[in-house]
Amino acid sequence: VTMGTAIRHALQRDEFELHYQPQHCLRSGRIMGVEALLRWRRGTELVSPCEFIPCAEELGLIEELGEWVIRTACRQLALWRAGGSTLRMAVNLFARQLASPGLVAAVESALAHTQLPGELLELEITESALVGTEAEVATTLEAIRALGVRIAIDDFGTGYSSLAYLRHLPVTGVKIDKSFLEGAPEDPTAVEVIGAIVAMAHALNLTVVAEGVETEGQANLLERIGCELAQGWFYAAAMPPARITDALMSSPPESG
Ligand code: G
Ligand code: G
Ligand code: MN
Ligand code: NA
Repeated sequence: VTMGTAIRHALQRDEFELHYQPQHCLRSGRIMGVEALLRWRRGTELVSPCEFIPCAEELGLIEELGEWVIRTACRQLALWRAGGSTLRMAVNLFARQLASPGLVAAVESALAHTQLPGELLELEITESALVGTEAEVATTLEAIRALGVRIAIDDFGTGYSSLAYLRHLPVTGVKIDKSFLEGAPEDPTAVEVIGAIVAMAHALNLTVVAEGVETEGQANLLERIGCELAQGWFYAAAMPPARITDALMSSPPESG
């Protein structure tokens, strides 16, 4: 079976699933949120989106898949919330979703069905999705923000958007791309660059999440320069929802 045929039926057959990677507060170590990461369970294989997104795009399935991700992530968050958790949820948007006329309604409907406050949801968009149709993108982002939903720039620093450009968009945070952590904290240049990005982001009132944190030294450095949240293999890889539930039950009591 070709990937095209298989992926066409994957949604009907319920073969997609979301795994979740924890986002930790650098100061307290507590899990504050999770990022939903899409997987395709194809037979015994667990396929990463890198492998099937181009194909899904070609088949015109991105909109449907993207809305499935939003709905599923919100449902899972509502379950955790019903269990007393104050966890937040970050969801990746496909570049094409930003141009989709149904996006805002899909987000609004997912929130309404799960009775989640929009403030608990964050949408991650890549810099490349922002380039071009600036006015339309800004209108869409404003409508998303009007729902209380936060907007973070994913893989920040790898694309063409500058912090100066982000100033004109209703963006609430950035996720520093993992490539900036390479060599840190040993390499003084890497340390300087990360410090400069965090300082500039904060000057623009943006929250900062560091991704790809793999060592304790990197976590300590990020805490020292005032980065708020971190995710990466030092803490945990993406995992099925039941394992997040376990982690929530064993984490220290929340202090608000
Ligand atoms: O976790 P991982 O290695 O599989 O992610 C591979 C890439 O796919 C990353 O760039 C990640 O941002 C992207 N990705 C993972 N899940 C989703 C999703 O639900 N929607 C979108 N648009 N991208 C995703
Ligand atoms: O593009 P986005 O940042 O949404 O995708 C996250 C990607 O980073 C996923 O592919 C995920 O598997 C991967 N990832 C998560 N933690 C780490 C890490 O600590 N190191 C590296 N190299 N990759 C990571
Ligand atoms: Mn992401
Ligand atoms: Na990223």
